[in-house]
Amino acid sequence: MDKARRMVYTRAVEMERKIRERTARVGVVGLGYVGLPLSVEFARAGFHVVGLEVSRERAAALRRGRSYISDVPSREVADLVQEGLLRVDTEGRELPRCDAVIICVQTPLRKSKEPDLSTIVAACGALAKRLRRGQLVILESTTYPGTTEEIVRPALESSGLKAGKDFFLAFSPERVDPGNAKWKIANTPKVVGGVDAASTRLACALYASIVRQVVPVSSAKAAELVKLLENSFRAVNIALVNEMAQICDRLGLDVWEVVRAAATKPFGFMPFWPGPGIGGHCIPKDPQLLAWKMKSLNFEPRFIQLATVINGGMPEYTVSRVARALNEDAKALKGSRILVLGVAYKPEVSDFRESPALDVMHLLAESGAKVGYHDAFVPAAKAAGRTWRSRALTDAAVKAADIVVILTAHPTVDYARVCRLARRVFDARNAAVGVKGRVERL
Ligand code: SAJ
Repeated sequence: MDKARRMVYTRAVEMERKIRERTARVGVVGLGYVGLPLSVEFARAGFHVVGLEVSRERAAALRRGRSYISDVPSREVADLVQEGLLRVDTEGRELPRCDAVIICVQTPLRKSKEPDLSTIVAACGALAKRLRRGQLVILESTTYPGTTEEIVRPALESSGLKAGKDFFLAFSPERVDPGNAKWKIANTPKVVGGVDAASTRLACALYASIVRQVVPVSSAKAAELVKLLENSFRAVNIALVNEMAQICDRLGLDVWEVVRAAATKPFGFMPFWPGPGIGGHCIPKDPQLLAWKMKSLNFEPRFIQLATVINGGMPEYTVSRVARALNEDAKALKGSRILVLGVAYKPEVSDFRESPALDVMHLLAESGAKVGYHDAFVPAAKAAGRTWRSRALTDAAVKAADIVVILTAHPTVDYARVCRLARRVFDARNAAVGVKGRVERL
């Protein structure tokens, strides 16, 4: 074995020993809904963790033992900070002391639907200044296939160190599902792909210390694409049922009954449900990351494009159905009082980013309707330059509306009561399931 390979081997053995003995210091860049739970998981396993969080407010909160991520109890943060297992840095001074550094920063889309990797590039720039031989760097941020090799690797190698020789580099997609009581970091299989075999092996060893099942794949690019397939699969199947909802409308059928009955098939089928569109920070975005990359390679990803058109058209379709429902009472959208129930992007979350409910409300307001909403999880929502505030769901508020429009089915609402009091209801989420009366469904 030549000298260089011997050095890599020695560094890998050293890293595996530190991981095994829990003496490896783990750095996590970005303490959001992915990075903070990951940091807590490693600290809970006995590693010394340094979280790098650019927000001084968030860093101060964590140092005081206060969590801002609902899935991470403040008590746990306080205990780990107290024990010295979790430290929070805002400058990155401690990065050189870390044996492994995991980057968990956001990768939003620009208005042009192009990926905005500026946060990843900034994190890699800061890390390159402090990179040292033997470190393991892992990117978890959801991104297009090729990012680790084409963006992260050169940025880190600007340090003069070489990936696969002086440091190890891998990609591992995050599978954090905020609010999911069943699937947590420890019991959700973790896909890992390195720029070479040693990087894959070390990243697998690190995650195996906190995750029950690690799934190695042949490259970082494969691991990047696994994540995008997972969420493109969802976007395409949601689009299929959204189109099925429009088919059922024309056939005079109940799409909810049809999907529910199809879901009795014990193999080869999994149910998705129609709605006023798709929201959140994963499903609308992730397929676009893949589409952008493929277009740069002169390939048109037609399924993703069609799903984007169908899902993107659901707010307008929903508004057309609300207009039709009002028409039953000889009312126009213009001037009608509309009470929307649920603006969060999915039930039992307070996040209204990209929520289709806001698109529907904006379109209704544009048509001249007087729009208000109730969502106990979202006290105020900003969209299209306007701020709406949640109204109390009083009897009077329901009775005063010409139509109540259910856009997100929070289980905390008594839909039977709403349907009893309301003049008319349009239910885009089958929330008022089984309720008879003046209820129209998507
Ligand atoms: N939606 C539908 N019909 C469906 C499912 C979802 O209209 O059948 C809508 C939702 O209302 C929401 C949007 O799509 O507006 C996204 O919903 P989601 O259930 O996919 O929830 P997300 O955005 O929180 O997706 C996350 C993803 N998790 C990760 O990327 C780690 C996704 O892979 C998970 O499958 C999903 O959570 C989940 O199952 O909760």
